[in-house]
Amino acid sequence: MAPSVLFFRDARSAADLRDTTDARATDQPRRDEPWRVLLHNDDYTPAEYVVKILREVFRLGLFKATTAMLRAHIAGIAPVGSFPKDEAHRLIAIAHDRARSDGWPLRLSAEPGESG
Ligand code: TYC
Repeated sequence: MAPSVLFFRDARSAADLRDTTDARATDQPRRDEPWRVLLHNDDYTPAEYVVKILREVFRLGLFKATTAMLRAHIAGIAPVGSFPKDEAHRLIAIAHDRARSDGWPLRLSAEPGESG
């Protein structure tokens, strides 16, 4: 009995060692970790336009889009939602392209983390 217990303990130690030497388990964020998209206020973009972008690009419902727009308008910044990193940046680029071509300075950014 004793040797198999020792073997089991050794196997667990090996797995633990592998975890701590895996770069993703230490300082590298995982590819599928959520990124929080943030909406920034400005003095020029019309409120209705912000809501339209949040609905059409980020697929927010009317209530969530309006709440995020008002929160950014009042507090300066508001979370829009969490997405995989690449998707967050893809959606922000679409929103920025649309806003620039319509002549508005609307700005969004992303950072690692869950929203809400
Ligand atoms: N502050 C803008 C205005 O008064 C509206 C606005 C809200 C703009 C939120 C950007 O992220 C924003 N027209």
